[in-house]
Amino acid sequence: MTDFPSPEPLLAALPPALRTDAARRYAEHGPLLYSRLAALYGERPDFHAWYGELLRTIGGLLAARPADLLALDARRSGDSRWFLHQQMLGYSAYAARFGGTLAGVGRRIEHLRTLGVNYLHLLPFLRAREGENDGGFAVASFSEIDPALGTMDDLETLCAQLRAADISLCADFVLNHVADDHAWARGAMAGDPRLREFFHVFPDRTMPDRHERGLGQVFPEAAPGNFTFVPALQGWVWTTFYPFQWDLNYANPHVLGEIAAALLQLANRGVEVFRLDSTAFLWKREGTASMNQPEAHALLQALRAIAAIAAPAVLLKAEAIVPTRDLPAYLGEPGVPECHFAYHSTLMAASWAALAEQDAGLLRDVVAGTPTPPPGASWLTYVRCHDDIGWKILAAEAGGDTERLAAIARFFNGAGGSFAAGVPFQSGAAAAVHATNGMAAALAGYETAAGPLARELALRRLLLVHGVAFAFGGMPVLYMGDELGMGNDHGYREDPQRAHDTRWVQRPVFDEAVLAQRDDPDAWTGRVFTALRALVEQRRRCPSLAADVPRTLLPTHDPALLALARGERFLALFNFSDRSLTVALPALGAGTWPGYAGEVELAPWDMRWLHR
Ligand code: OTU
Repeated sequence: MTDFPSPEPLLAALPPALRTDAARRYAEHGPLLYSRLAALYGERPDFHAWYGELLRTIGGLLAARPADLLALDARRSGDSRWFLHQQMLGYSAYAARFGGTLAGVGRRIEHLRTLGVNYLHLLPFLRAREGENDGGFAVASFSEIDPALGTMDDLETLCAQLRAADISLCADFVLNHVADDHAWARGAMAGDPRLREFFHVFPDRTMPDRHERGLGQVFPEAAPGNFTFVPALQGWVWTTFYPFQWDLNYANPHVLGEIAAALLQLANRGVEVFRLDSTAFLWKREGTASMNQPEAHALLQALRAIAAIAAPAVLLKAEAIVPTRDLPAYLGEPGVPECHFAYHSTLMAASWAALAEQDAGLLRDVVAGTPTPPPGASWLTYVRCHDDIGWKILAAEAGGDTERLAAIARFFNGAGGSFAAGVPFQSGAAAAVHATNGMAAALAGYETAAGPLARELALRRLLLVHGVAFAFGGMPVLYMGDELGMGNDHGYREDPQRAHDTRWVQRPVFDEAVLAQRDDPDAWTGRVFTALRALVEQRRRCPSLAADVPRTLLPTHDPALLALARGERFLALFNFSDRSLTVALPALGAGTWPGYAGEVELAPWDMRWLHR
């Protein structure tokens, strides 16, 4: 690479103490950064000028990084495995619903610590669009906090408070689209040609119609189609999600430059992890579904290199809700790092499917289809989140049997005497497969439970799906309220801005009255919390459950059984059925386990973790 540009623009603004480190990091990550950006944008006549400008921006942001965060950078560089330890436990919440404000979130630290959490993912807290805003996922400004939640100073304070309690803050970073009232969109509508280029705008339906042939639908009922006509643009703008969320045009390098700077600015406030929203959609290509394109990965690799140079403590987390075979690419490969974490969405969906089918077949296929991440990367495992469970991502494991997936969806929506009390999402037609919403407790059978025995079974099912997320290998993230067994919240139906979006059924307000029962052994809440807390503790004490210990799927004789080994010293058995199972360990090829004379008895919906 004879024309590999000099790091001078990066280093120019740096004090001598930072120059050496920055030069070393640029020597390590610069070649990949440059090669990815040259591949994406190298044909443009202004490429080299733009690249120099990008380095200058990154250097300026590194120069502005506060001393405590530089110290964090140094600490984390000395322990690149820190987020792979089995002590890592995440928690995800809306700031408004969890603590009222950012300052209120700080007052929940005791609860997080009691649970064993050291990673807090707050859903979007930046200033969002006026009116309907998709739960904050229509961002109007990357440099302002939602005024109802506080200020940038409050964010800094919260980050510092969390860091002092050994909790890393993860912020949602919505980089696929911005709100239609973001300054870039407003400028485009006002006729600024430079800002029009920030979006995919088409003068007529010719190109939108051609793209539509390959595209899917994320919100087929509330927001059908992927393009929205905007009179002020005299054209159609690409809107994968709601019409008020305009997809950014990453074929334009200035978009990437702005987004990278916005990310580093938040990192300089103390955000340690970025949940990169909707990463699968970043690059569009006619004739495809415009998901998982190689250029989307090149963009993520470039962002990773930028963070590694200017804020090395920062971790990136990919949110790509895609089939199992498309997930590993988001973690990169040896020598080509991409995101540190990726959501394991099919593991999540298949765990629930196993409860519905009383058959762990889909789940076993997902496990078998999941490769070990490259060094320094990890799965993010979870049971529920603020979004729906989309059943179609299991299509490959189900062999294209959509009726099978539709039956799972019906089950969770409560059909045929099912224990589940979920709510369909974007699938009014009875035959439609789309997705299900609901709090974990409601999906596991708590709401339909008529007596103590039924409640006991609901608790076991809740622990079973959490057990998979805890034992699989990766960092588990609990979803706010699930740790207390909170139920569905139907209040959104009264709010015209939210009534059409049933995901709000699982976005309740964190309830003080429920929290007060956390340690009550006779209350449902106390039982859920105590049992989950015990599972967290068991995991913390078991080094075999670190993210980078190899996983083996053991052959089982019963379709309802999942048997998962981690390394040589840990075995987990899960009974996804309402029958009792006797598991002969020799038949699994699992050898001998102290305390078990060759057999393990599993009660209905029970699991067992064996260590040696
Ligand atoms: C993400 O999700 C967010 O998690 C959603 O809350 C947002 O609505 C959406 O992006 C737009 O910002 O496909 O991979 O409920 O699974 O919208 C990205 C459907 C996504 C979500 C889907 C999603």
